[in-house]
Amino acid sequence: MTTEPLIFAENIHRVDYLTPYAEPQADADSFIDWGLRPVESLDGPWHFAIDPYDTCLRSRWFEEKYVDEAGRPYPMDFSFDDWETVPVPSCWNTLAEKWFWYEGSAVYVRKLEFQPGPAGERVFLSFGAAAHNAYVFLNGDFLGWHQGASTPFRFEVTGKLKDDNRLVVVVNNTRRPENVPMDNTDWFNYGGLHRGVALVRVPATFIKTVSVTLVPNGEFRTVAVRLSVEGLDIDGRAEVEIPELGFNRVFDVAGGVGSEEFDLEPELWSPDNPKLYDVYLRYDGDEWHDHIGFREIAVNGLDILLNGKPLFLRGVSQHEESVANGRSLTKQEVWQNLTLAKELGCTFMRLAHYPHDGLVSRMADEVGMLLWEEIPVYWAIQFEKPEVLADADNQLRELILRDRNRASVIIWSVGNENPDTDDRLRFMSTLVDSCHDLDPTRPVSAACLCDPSIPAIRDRLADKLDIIGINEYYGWYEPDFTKLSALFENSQPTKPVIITEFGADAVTGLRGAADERFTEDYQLSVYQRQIEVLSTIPYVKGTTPWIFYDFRCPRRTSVLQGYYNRKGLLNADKTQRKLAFGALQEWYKSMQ
Ligand code: GCB
Repeated sequence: MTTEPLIFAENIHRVDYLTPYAEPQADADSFIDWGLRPVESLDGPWHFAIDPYDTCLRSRWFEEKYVDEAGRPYPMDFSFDDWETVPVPSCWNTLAEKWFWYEGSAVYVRKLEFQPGPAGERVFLSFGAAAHNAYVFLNGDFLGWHQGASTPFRFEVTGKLKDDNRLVVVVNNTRRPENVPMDNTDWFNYGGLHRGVALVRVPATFIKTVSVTLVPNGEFRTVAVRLSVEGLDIDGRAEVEIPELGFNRVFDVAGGVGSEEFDLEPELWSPDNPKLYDVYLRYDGDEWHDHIGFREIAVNGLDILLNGKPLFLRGVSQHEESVANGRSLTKQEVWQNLTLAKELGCTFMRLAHYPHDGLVSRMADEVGMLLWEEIPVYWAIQFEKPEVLADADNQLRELILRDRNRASVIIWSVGNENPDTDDRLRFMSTLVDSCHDLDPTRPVSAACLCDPSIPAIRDRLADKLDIIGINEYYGWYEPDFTKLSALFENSQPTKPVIITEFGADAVTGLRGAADERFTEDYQLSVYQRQIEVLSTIPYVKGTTPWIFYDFRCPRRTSVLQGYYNRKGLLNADKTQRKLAFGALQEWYKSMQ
């Protein structure tokens, strides 16, 4: 008689079933900047099933074993190919009513044909993002996992691909107090492979990360080129070429890194002149290419300077959402948002509260829109825990590595409305330092709360920031509007301030008196009064009212809200403008 446990019994009894999947974890160190390299898209139909009890991970479905070594039935009694298919990228919530509120694990499966390329090539599996955690398996083997809903990650699959392969990805969007963001947010918890998946091939030695930027020294002529390479030949010569400038130079790479400054005097990128150059980098047979704009963003006293000129950031905040596609916007929807923001008179958008698709910053580069990019260090996350800091810091690094070559991105934000505790100050100061280390060319900010008791702009984190973001809801959560003027009278910031949020809920089409909450008229009156005050405050250098369009929000249960945050200037499907849209538009256009 055998004493061995039956495999299926082990599977159903094991409580620590996630332990085997703790390593490896894809993180910012394994980030590769693809630039505009050709990729082989794996988007399209994937087999899919929600897996509320995490049986794929517990019972190792990804091995596709129907009997064990002893011939006993193994606990997988179906084929992945029987499952229905869903499109990737997408959020499962918007695909079918039965998945709308689903939170937990879901399993994505597809076959993948592969033909090997030249000897020595390396192959990577690249994910735009998976909300919130992803466990990735190829041909029954665990490749690794990634944490964080909105940043890209990659796994090397060199030597692991056959002619026909099976890819299994378990995506889990369970809200957890120890996550970034935590379990309580003011937005909808979308899940899924909501950005593209692709295979990317590079030569044996390849260009891994790149930064090409104007040196912020006020001269607008020096371009710094930095790269890292990975492979066997990490000492050599790299070449940089910008054909339109007739520029072609080589520089040294030693120990895998190269860095050089060149005197170039490029035409400057700005919202009025979104000039992009084709930039090529070559190393050891590898070529990297991207479209890059050159501009300088700086803070001088109370001013924000773009290419040396002070500017007021005429902005709006937006979530990444559409009614039809949740967080997985189509190209057309991204384009529509940028076009509507331009119509509103905006030169600036706050991408709240997490990294939006890299497509947004690419398109913003093309159309000339300045961006604030943020990580989901939102409200009171578990600031005291080192592992939470490591997670936030990693998401920040992944975002910066993805977008530091985008001229449109001018400010990194390390969080939103966090309580002013010692743990939080330590935590977020570390994040500010990370930004400055990885990208010394952009100011760092955060959307802070003001001290309502005085009222005054008073947050200890402000000392660490280059620009202070302030969220205030005078006229809405704080009905006494006179306090808005008092807030500014009581504050003497030594840095520029952006009012990163103000606003009021309004149900589209609901009209009434100017003091009737939830009407468009009330929202309009809040905007009018806010604009009247904000336009007179010399250190307010930008505004990003809350919010561009209504967005889904499970916390908003009243009949008028109907699980939507209704502070949009547009309704949720962006087809109708509320009255306040016109008021903000008028103000912004008067500043053009
Ligand atoms: C805030 C938050 C934002 C909310 C907004 C609101 O202060 O930063 O995420 O959605 O208020 O509508 O309450």
